[in-house]
Amino acid sequence: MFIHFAPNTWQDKEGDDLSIKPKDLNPKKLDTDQWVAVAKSMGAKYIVFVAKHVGGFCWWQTETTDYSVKNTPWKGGQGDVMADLAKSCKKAGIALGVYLSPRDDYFKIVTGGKAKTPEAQADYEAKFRIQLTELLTKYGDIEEVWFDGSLVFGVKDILDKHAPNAVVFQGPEASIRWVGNEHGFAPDPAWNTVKFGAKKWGNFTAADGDPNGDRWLPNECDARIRNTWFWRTDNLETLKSVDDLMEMYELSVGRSSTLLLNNTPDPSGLIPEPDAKRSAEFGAEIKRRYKYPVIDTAGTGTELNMGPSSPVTIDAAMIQEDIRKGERIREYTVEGLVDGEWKVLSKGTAIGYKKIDRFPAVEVSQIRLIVSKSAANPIISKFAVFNTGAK
Ligand code: FUL
Repeated sequence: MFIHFAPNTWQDKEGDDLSIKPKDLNPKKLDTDQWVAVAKSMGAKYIVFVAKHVGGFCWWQTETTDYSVKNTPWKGGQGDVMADLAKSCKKAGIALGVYLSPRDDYFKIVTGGKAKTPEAQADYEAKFRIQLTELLTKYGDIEEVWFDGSLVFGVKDILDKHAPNAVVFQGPEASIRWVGNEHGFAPDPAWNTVKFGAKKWGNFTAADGDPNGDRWLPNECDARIRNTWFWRTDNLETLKSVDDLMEMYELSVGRSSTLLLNNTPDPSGLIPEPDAKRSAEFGAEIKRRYKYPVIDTAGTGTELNMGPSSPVTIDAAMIQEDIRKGERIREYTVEGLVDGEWKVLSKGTAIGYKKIDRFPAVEVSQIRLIVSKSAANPIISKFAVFNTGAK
């Protein structure tokens, strides 16, 4: 789950126009346990918190800027949202990531972290390095770092030292990829590898996927639960339906990518009730559809067979490769034995961590996966079929 929260939450805007002073920001009810409970309820495994968005306001106690939580009346200026959130995540067993914007309007720094003069550049780089170090050293393990819009200077030494296992979004140290849209879907195929040499600043998208690539760079699909990243007074009716969210899930997670779905606290500091409720409904529907397979198996080789004791109705298949050994499958079909005849239920190319295929409900007495092309012997950690009953 993504969490966007910034002074523009008070401005009905997607970006901070710097019109509100920190002394006027007081999210009195802010409760990171509530945020984490929302994440849990939708089945999220990690949270990426926007600790600093493009406007430059910092939600943690930083020595680098006055445009930060220490100058708000919230908790008498002693509050630290990162500290609260780290505590809540730890309690709940959820991983924590941070979004630290390279662009910083307060310091007149544009996308990528670029300043107007060499002096201003040196000054900002020094500040940014302190900000990153603070975030990576004061709040326990940080497992993902977002450099939105890419980062045009190096911070490898800091990442290596303080967060060697964190996945990195954009910048020269990128280890994951922006999928290329903000609608929560990956294309099919969405290959996990790219030819890395081509893009120095790590700004790859799913379009760069190449099954013969040399760098594992999985896609992350960031998307919004309403039609904006930040809370607004005027868009409750854009809250996505469970069906919309399930479509996102099937087209992102079901295409070997991760879904990073945004929730956004309102000026009181809480994720609004309708959004929290919808998130929980979404989590419940994922479980209802995909927790209990009709039948499943696992194995290696180019054909996997499953025979239920009596015919079953199914409308979805899930295939997972053991990606520790790479993404080996290049082409496959899922087939069902219907009235004594094998019928193709779905076919495709890339699988990777998890592929979900939907097809019209059909009664089958046997199911098989046929891998017709692969780069090496397929290792399938799961092949399962479901009867979701959903459209
Ligand atoms: C974009 C930004 O412009 C949005 O405000 C948001 O943070 C989104 C995740 O990325 O680049």
